[in-house]
Amino acid sequence: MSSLCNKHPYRRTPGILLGSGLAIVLSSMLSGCSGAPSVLSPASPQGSQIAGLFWGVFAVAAVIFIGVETVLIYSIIRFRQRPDSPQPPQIHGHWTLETAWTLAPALILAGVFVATASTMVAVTERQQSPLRVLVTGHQWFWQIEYPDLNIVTATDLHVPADYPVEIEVVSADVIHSFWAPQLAGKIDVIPGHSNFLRFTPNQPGVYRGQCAEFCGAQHANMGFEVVVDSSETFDNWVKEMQTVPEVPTTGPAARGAQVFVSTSPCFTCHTIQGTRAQAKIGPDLTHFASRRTIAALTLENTPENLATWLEDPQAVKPHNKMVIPPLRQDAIQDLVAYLETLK
Ligand code: HEC
Ligand SMILES: [Cu+2]
Repeated sequence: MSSLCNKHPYRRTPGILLGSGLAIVLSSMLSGCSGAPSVLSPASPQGSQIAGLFWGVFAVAAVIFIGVETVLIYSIIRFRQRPDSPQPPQIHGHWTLETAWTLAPALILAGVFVATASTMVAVTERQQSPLRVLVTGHQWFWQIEYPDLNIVTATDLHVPADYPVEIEVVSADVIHSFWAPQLAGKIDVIPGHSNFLRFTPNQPGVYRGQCAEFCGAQHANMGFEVVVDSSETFDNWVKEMQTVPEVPTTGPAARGAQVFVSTSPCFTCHTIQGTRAQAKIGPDLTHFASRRTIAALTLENTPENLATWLEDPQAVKPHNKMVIPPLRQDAIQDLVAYLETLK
């Protein structure tokens, strides 16, 4: 056995390649990308329409595939060449056949086109007095604003269940794409141009979203989450977000606040309402402690991870735009204490 393999190693290679290729494809099909959000588990009427379109087109394609393969395999066996088989009938220029196999696919594609176009119209339809959200794509995080509620935050897009949402997307730098697969279609995020996305989430929960247009080094870590709250939870969240946090006056948090607005460059890039920090290069930190993650889903938002981030943001998320001189350990501890108060 082994001598055979040694003599003819190449003999086994195609089989092994094919086998492992098939295993990879099959296992990924069966497991899905487990945990990843799927267009096929929608959580809004708009999402359901998109999933419905997918299944409709899939069904048509499946019927055609099975039909064509069946006829093909049947013909290969039934009409295979035998000794002294006669010349088969020639169909070149056969008017009926040519017309039929030109028309049939054209009609099927026309049907798919009508279904697609009407779904596109349906999912972008304007709704009555929606909750308006302005989302700005930045390399590499999402700024989230509620112009009618006077709220600015990042990464966590809170919305109430069963209420229409209208998202306007713009870019602060390059082209991004805003995509929360379970809630709505994908939309390009373009500098100097507004695009709109509309959906009505119908199940409370947290839905993963992602930048879907390559936008530079940290494109993969440009995530966001749509947090669909009950209307009561959402109202409470709005009240908290509209409250300007008090600047701490004693202890490490007070020292941290000082570091933030004077001895460190933090205030040249970030905003914290109620302080002199009013810059808009990085995410608004006014309510940073109430967010679920740090740096667009890169780290869970815990004091330990925040210290890790402040120690070296470039090690956590290489090439991101938070470039700062190294901080002293005590400054990091004070900043963590301060930022943790920003509920
Ligand atoms: C040169 C501009 C700049 C400076 C200076 C700066 N930051 Fe940042 N900061 C950013 C950017 C940009 C991000 C977003 C990084 C990303 O996710 O890609 C960020 C992210 C953060 C985050 C995570 C916010 C979130 O919602 O994910 C925290 C916390 C933070 N910075 C704190 C600080 C502190 C504290 C200082 C001062 C020591 C500081 N930053 C200085 C630009 C800056
Ligand atoms: Cu992007």
